Amino acid sequence: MVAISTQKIKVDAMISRQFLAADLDEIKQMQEAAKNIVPKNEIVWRNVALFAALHFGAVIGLFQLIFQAKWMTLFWVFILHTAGCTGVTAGAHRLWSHKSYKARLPMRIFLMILNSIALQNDIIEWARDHRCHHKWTDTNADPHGTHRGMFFAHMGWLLVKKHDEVKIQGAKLDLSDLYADPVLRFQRKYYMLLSILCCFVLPTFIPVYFWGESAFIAFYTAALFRYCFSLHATWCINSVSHWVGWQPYDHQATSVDNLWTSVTAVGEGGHNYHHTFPQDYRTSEHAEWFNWTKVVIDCAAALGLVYDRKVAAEEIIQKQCKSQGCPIERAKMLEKLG
Ligand code: ST9
Ligand code: ZN
Ligand code: ZN
Repeated sequence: MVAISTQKIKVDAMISRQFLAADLDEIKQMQEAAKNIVPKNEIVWRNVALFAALHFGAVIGLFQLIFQAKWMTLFWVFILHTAGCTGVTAGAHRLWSHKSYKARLPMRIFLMILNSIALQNDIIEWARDHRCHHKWTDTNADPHGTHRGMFFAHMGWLLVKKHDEVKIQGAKLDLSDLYADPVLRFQRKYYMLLSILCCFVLPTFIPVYFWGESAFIAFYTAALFRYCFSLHATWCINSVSHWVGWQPYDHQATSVDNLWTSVTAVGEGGHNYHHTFPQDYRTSEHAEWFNWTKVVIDCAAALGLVYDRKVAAEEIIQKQCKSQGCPIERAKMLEKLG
């Protein structure tokens, strides 16, 4: 019988650069160098055309969702957004990029399938880019550094070739844990098939088969509009969550805690906290009401599917706020969001 472990592990030395073992001075130098030379954008026109088509389809889908779709289809769009995003937040992000908790095989398979609904590149590629983002934030080795502007951080980075530094520095990352997971190797091998099935085919087929929605409406709402909306919700963590909000834990970072992105990105809006304590499975101190992903992980832990959830020790959070953030700002923020 599998023993159920609902215990959380208190980790006390968890600042992001310690976790990723980069040199702080080196990062500062790289950030300064990145500001001085503006990198040239090598536009990838195929992506520009694909994203333009997606947005055009999404506008049609939004119109149908408001005026023509059945109520069940509206509900279906919400379920798909939440499911796909949970595959990104609980899976690609908190489990595989940060190893902030451990999951048993059935949970990993479940998260991989949810993740394929989101079609945000396979998990190995997603986690590789995300580890680059944490380790070399706002340098040319950050795939979506804010030093190149908010549009670049939001979605522009997917429209141009990556900077050489991303590839050079990224090649130094240890990804052996990702390649060791057969679930991730399977997803990578069959990614095209899996993502087309989970992101477009099944979201369209289910409303047609089960509640008689028209195939046209189902495709434009549940596939195109929902996919586009979920992408923007995710991209907002790279743009809005590096722009407007609270900075109780680290004033020098560009990352912020933001209520709205917590809601749209199913619990990922505590980005100032997350960049400071990236191994904390909660990714913020916000209330559970704003942190759907934490609720999912906690429920899975209660079922024995998840274990070893890591949390930052309170004394370490306080020390961090005093030295690089602001305890008063933390208290004020938690009064509103905690
Ligand atoms: C999408 C992803 O939308 C969104 C991710 C957002 C992340 C958000 C994080 C926020 C915080 C977390 C919160 C989660 C919130 C979730 C909320 C949910 C509501 N290291 O890429 P290539 C090398 S995807 C090391 O082609 P180009 C490597 O050898 C949307 N090496 O570069 C690679 O080969 P391989 C759908 C690296 O030619 C080779 O370079 N997907 C690294 O410059 C070539 O790589 C798309 O639209 C690295 N980091 O092209 C696809 N990177 O891979 C978009 C590369 O075989 N992407 N190498 O090992 C592309 O078309 C291209 O990547 C490109 C660059 C045009 C952008
Ligand atoms: Zn992260
Ligand atoms: Zn960030």
